[in-house]
Amino acid sequence: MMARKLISAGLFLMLALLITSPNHSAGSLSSQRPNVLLIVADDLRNELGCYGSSVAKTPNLDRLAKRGMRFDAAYCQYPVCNPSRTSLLTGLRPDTTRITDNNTNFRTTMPDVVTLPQVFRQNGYHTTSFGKIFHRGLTMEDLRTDMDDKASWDEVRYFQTTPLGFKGEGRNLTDGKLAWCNWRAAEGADEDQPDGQIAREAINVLEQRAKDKQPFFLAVGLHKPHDPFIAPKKYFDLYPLESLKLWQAPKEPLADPAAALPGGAFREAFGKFTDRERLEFMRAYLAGVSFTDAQAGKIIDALDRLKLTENTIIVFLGDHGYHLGERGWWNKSTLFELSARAPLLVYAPKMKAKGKATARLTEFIDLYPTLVELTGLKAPHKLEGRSFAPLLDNPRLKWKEAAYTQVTRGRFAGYSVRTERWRYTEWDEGRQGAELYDHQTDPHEYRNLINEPKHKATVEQLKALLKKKS
Ligand SMILES: [Ca+2]
Repeated sequence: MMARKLISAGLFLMLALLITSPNHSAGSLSSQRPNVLLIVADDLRNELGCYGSSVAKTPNLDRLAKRGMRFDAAYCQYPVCNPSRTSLLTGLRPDTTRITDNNTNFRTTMPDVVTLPQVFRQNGYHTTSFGKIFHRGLTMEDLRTDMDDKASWDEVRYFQTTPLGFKGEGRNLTDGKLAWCNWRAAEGADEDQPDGQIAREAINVLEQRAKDKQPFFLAVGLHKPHDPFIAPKKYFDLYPLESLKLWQAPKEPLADPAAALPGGAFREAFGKFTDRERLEFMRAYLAGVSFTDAQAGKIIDALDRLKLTENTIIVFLGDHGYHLGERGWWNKSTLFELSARAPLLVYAPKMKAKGKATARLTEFIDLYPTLVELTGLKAPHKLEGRSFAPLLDNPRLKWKEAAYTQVTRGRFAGYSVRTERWRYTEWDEGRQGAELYDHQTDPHEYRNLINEPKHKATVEQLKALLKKKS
């Protein structure tokens, strides 16, 4: 009797040690929890083979879509780097984070918020950030301004282009008026560019984790296809200029509200593009897309080689969309579908609907609750998204009614609500214009129906839905 008591007391003590010791909780108890590989591309619109692009060459991401789920209606909350990333990494809408520009660190508005990687770190995961996860540029000035978040990561690293990687044919497409508008078909290898180094180092991290068995949250922030449009020459060679097609304006002239497109120096410079310059812009962006695809492919291949795929969730996304000349715009920051929508591919080892796509509406703020649910962790604060984990088993479930995207235009804001059929947008609460598009008949959002009497009731419904956002 005594011996049995002693044994059970001993067992109890061992169990208690297992639960309380941070090393053990990381190594043993959590070893059942899946790892997370989060790959974020910068300014990547849905220009991937798996999303029906007729031009982009993206075999690796197409393969990921076949293994996991392709989200066809995934929307960012703010089509600019820092606000979008802050929103998705805190699980909060931009009106809550109060981050709507590229210069403000979210710790100034939310000093105590627990970020997505941070919740994993607090639960014994090794968290790593390579490249651009939280917003950060690549100039020396950007690097001096510490925009990253030490509380979120065990390890943060940035990478620089080598001198060879700066060489090669290229030019500024605006005679220098827009300093960012440069392309270069670079000499050297992938590793002469930051993204190639990021892939190499990410693979090193995976090799370490395969050895030490510590659960990991590895965040890989690839810088392309964001400007400057620099990628190794071989990716430019995939896209001969004569194989590319420029956007053609519809026959009916577009009557966009003035606020719908940002103006200023950008629009002036884009207006001066020759067709040759437009084609060069497009080729340089696509080179960045294929370069991104190749780096993501290397990392996912390493995951397979190290047999980590069976216990690792893979998420690939672009932080927001992009216009490639549509409506004369060559950038982001609009509330049109091209800028608000972005790629989202998710693979989870235990998902039932592998290789399927879902047309259900998802928002990037849904990522935080999803990853927390899939790993059995607990969200430390009230999140504003909804876990899409159930869609990974059944992509046809009845789902979200609406997805919201917003942007600031000078002194006022624009808000857009997307349902499965409609997009409705208000600028300055309607004072600077409003838009209604029917995606059933007008996927390019060319016909603004806002003033058509027969849609009055729809507009009222969507107005109400827009108000429900927060
Ligand atoms: Ca971006």
